[in-house]
Amino acid sequence: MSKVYLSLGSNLGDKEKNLRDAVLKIEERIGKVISLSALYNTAPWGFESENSFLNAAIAIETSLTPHEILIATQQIEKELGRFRKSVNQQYTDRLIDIDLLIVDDLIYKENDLVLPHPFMTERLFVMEPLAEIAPCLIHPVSGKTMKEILATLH
Ligand code: PH2
Ligand code: MG
Ligand code: MG
Repeated sequence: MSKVYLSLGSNLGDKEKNLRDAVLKIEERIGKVISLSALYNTAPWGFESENSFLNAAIAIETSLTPHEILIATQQIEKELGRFRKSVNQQYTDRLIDIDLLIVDDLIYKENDLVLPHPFMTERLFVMEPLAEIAPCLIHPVSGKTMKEILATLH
């Protein structure tokens, strides 16, 4: 069994429902949800939009491989109405985004999947919910805890 941390985000439609639907489908298809953070209202980061985000982090236990998790999360994004990933490499508004952050203490680099998530430590909207559910979790590359990384962002 692997312990996996995911980031969830939505800035279109019924954002809270989108996040809750994603959590239900993740539990059905990927594995047991063992922690769920509060829902954080955050300003769009890295692009301009009038639609604020709701962000959350969850921890799950799964017997799927990282690739199987990626395929499953992409399928769930599709089912919840995600219609495009980005336009000209720019971020866009989205009904749902599910990102793999950390899988155990795995360090992994492939074209379509990099673990830990390469930008997670720079993003308050990821680190705040994650540090809430896993303050003492150690980042496999930096060796720092989530609480320590969050403190660098404030
Ligand atoms: N996701 C992005 C880009 N910018 N900003 C916020 N506040 N929340 C997000 O989830 C988010 C973002 C790319 O996935
Ligand atoms: Mg994302
Ligand atoms: Mg994504």
